[in-house]
Amino acid sequence: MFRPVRLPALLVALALLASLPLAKPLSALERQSPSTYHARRVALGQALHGGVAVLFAAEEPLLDFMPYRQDADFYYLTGWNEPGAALLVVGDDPQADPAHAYREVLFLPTRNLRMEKYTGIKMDAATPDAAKRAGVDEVMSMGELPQFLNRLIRANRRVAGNLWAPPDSAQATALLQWTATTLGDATPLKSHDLTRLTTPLRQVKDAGEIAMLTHAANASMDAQRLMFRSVKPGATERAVAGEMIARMMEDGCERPSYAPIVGSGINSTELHYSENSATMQAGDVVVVDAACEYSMYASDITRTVPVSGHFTARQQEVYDVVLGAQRAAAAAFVAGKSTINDPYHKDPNSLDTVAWQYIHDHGKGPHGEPLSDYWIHGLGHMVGIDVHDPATYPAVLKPGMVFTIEPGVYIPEEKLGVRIEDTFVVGADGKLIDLIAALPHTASHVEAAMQSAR
Ligand SMILES: [Mn+2]
Repeated sequence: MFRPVRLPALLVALALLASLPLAKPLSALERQSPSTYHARRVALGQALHGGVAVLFAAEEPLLDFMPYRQDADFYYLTGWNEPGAALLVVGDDPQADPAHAYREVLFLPTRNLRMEKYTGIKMDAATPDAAKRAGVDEVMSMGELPQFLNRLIRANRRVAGNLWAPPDSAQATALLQWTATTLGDATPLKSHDLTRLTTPLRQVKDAGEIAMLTHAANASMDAQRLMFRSVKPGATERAVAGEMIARMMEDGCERPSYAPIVGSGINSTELHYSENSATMQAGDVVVVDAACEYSMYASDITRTVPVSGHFTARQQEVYDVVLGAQRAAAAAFVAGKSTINDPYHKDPNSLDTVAWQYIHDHGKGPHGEPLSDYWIHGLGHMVGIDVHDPATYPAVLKPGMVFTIEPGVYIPEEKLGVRIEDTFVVGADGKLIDLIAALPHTASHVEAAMQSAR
């Protein structure tokens, strides 16, 4: 199923990782080559048109039971997995003098040897070969950031109107206030929304990213296969979720890519049910929307299975309609033309419309109405560093894009929810590749997978 190009890409990434001259790994994550992250920053620099982008690493969680996860844009641009850092990118400005050329600086916090007893050894700007180790052109101390930005603006006042930062970033707001004060400006500096520039870059994945997304997909399928064996009358939703998480971690994944949803009976009709507090009852179905992330790259899978191992006639009727809708959407896919996430079905190229029409034309609700009355969400979303990766919807699907197709029907009157979700990649040739192809799809394959374990 998978193109052989993926394995070499993964091996190249591993070889580059192994060649990094690090005394201590920056993180347990598989990183891409330093040149890959550098190329992303250069692409951002070109989109800045002489402006300056500044973004900050995610802050450390306040509660001990929440593990650290880097800010998605920051990770995409740096592969840096530590808190306390900032990245500044100066875009090329053809109208300015040659001195105002592309520049990138990673600002690092100063080492705190006492805190390192708790956190492990860190790197700072004074560490020998710090820039080379971090894979960036320049490294400076975090305390230098405000003055650095101040000097850029003094050298080229147009920069003040061309600053880019993440929206709602308290750190960016504080930095811009401080800089305005030191410049003697009465009005605080304003920034444009940096995600407008990073979203188009992140939407198209490279071979190394697709290798990690494939690893996440394979590990998530392993967890779903375990679920087929664990679901039975009397099993608790929470224990099944816990077994799946353990399986994901055995496969090298660092965490689930979202809180696992294991919803049986009436809970199957609640879209983001994650309380997982019920005990499974014979005769009910269970919706299991659970997947993991590998080295910061997510997967997203949903399967719907009968608690007793066999669907009732009515459950299978609805199941077959939902599966038919997923297949109809995948069959209608045309790279460069099809879109997703158009919940109002106004776009004729939308795969949502194809799936909605299929559900509308097949099967009935409990009161004789079209079954499409019971589908209440969009067909899919992009997947990447975020499980709901940023995109401008409805998004035209092109090679390198990774997205879900996940139709669902939810009938509370019948305690019956069915969702089937696979994560897909648009290949370089424009063909659709189902990363979840190896996991059972049809009702009979689902039942067989459950029986084989009993
Ligand atoms: Mn999803």
